[in-house]
Amino acid sequence: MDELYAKLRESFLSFDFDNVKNLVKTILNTGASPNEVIEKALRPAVEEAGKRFEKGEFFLAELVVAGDLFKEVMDEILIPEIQKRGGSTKTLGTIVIGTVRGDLHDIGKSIVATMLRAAGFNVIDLGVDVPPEKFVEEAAKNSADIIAMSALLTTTMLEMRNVIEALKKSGIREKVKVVVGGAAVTEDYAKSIGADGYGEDAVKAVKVCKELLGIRD
Ligand code: B1M
Repeated sequence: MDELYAKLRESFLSFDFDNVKNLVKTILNTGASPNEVIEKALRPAVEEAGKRFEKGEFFLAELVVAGDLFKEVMDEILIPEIQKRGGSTKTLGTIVIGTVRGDLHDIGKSIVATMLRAAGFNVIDLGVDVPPEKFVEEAAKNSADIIAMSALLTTTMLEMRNVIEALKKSGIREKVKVVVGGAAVTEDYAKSIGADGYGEDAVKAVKVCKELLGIRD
């Protein structure tokens, strides 16, 4: 199994789209969960691409391709598989999710959205580069239970505080819980801006959303 995961990471970093998709299918056929495939191979591979970018071994174009490859594997294979296996029909609550203003990173936020849907939440995904007003407007319009924000840049995570301030100004802060996450965000930062919850990864994000709404597994 470890060998298959190593091959998958290697193929990912050579951007061999066909081989990556075939290996993902092979690994799923052994009984591994989509989340294992993400955490043991795809996420480490994308992170390795980031390290190579930092060292000057990869250019921005390669990061874009890494993003595209990740998205294709999610859309074509893993999301349908998660839906097939999770198959929940109940609605645990409504969550408005998005990547904050100025930030175009999509992959982690989309994984969190998929996992939340699979857990049974009604998820409204606002996409990337979402301004504070949009979060507030959509939360009010949909009577959301939770606003979930993602940020990957140390510059854009500051926007999370602006969203919380905008919620206070609009008078709905007490009605909606705020959960934050993304590579730039830490638990301490989440506390410092007054967020209700922090998710280190997608699995923990689902757990914290359930806890905030008093839902037991
Ligand atoms: Co960008 N980028 N990037 N990038 N990029 C990082 C974040 C960086 C660390 C790379 C580096 O330099 N080492 C660096 C940030 C430095 C910093 O601020 N500290 C960086 C930079 C600098 C930039 C640009 C400024 C580069 C440039 O233009 N010079 C630029 C900014 C664009 C912008 O947003 N305005 C930029 C652009 C891009 C691409 C477009 C090329 C591409 C994104 C493609 C896409 O999303 N479609 C990209 C990529 C791919 C990365 C790295 C390599 C990978 C990010 C990723 O998708 N990880 C990244 C390096 C890294 O993170 N190691 C990097 C995989 C993903 C599954 O993990 O998103 O962390 P992640 O999500 C996890 C958890 O964090 C958590 O769950 C997910 C699954 O477990 N999580 C949540 C996420 N959101 C959550 C929300 C929650 C709870 C949990 O609650 C609501």
